[in-house]
Amino acid sequence: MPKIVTGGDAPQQTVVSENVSPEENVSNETQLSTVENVAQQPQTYQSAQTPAGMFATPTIVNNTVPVVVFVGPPSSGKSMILVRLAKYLRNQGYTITTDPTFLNTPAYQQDCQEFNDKLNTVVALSGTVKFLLVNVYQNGREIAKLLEAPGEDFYTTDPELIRQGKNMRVEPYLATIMTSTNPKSYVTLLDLDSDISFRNDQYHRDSYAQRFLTHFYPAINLDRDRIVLLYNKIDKTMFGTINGCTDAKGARKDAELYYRQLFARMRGGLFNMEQFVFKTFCTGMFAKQMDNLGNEYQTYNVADDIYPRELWKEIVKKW
Ligand SMILES: Nc1nc2c(ncn2[C@@H]2O[C@H](COP(=O)(O)OP(=O)(O)OP(=O)(O)O)[C@@H](O)[C@H]2O)c(=O)[nH]1
Ligand SMILES: [Mg+2]
Repeated sequence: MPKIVTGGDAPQQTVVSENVSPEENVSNETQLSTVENVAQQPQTYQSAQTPAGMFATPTIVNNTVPVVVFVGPPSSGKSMILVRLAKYLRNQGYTITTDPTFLNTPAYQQDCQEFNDKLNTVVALSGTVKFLLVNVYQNGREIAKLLEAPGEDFYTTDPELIRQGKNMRVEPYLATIMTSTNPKSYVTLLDLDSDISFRNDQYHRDSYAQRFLTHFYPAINLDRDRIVLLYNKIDKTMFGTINGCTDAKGARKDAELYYRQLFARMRGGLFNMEQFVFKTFCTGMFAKQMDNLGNEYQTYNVADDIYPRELWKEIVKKW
């Protein structure tokens, strides 16, 4: 497996427990130079544990439960897919809770609060939500965790962040999660119709695909994990509406046209069907609203269950 995934350029602040041994109490910078280093040093992250049993860096405590990782640049739709999936699963009888141990910051608590407040409504999550770890329980047993991370940790178009090398590294917390023993499904968004609109921006489209292939893909355990290439916001195209995808073949052809290198890597006969799949998705139709203080927010008409139903089927296929 290539050793190209780096994670140490911008180590996150670590709260060091007083109980850790000197061997454990080493800086993130030296420990996290590659994804493989991270995999060999999971105990280092225990040192980020605070006395309250919570973490100051994003940390998944449970090493066995399957994790759904939503991969996509800012505005590609990760949060809203997570919310849509959670709504669907709850209606199917699953229990949905936010995971309080993931990150011990006021901002994370606020993100969780926002998720919980909006789950029962048709008000979209605001763009301020950065991190979410949502636990899914079936008959009292935890069956999955859904992870949302800031889009810029997957790809940024911000010139200043690019200059700082943001697209050339993987954040240490992500590297740790990717190399953990949890089975994972990567829902990788093909960004075509976000605000950034990769449909109209070949440079960023290609470099997002390239970044995925060089920085993330090598850390994915294809024997165990699965990649769902997801063409989101399909309602913005001629291939689907909020009621369903009307032309799956056309959508795939369109996606292949825009993401040749990604599909070239993922193709490869029947064998690969276990590892990769292409799907379309739509959360809903969005409309801008204004509250009485003049703040803008969005509501959405929830799209058909067929989208989360089919996505969930693919996510759990290998579990
Ligand atoms: N038409 C349409 N718009 C969508 C859909 N899903 C999301 N959007 C729009 O895209 C915006 C961004 O979606 P988010 O889910 O917040 O995007 P994100 O990937 O979580 O973005 P970051 O958290 O910044 O990384 C939403 O506020 C909606 O306006 C969809 O299915 N159809
Ligand atoms: Mg988001």
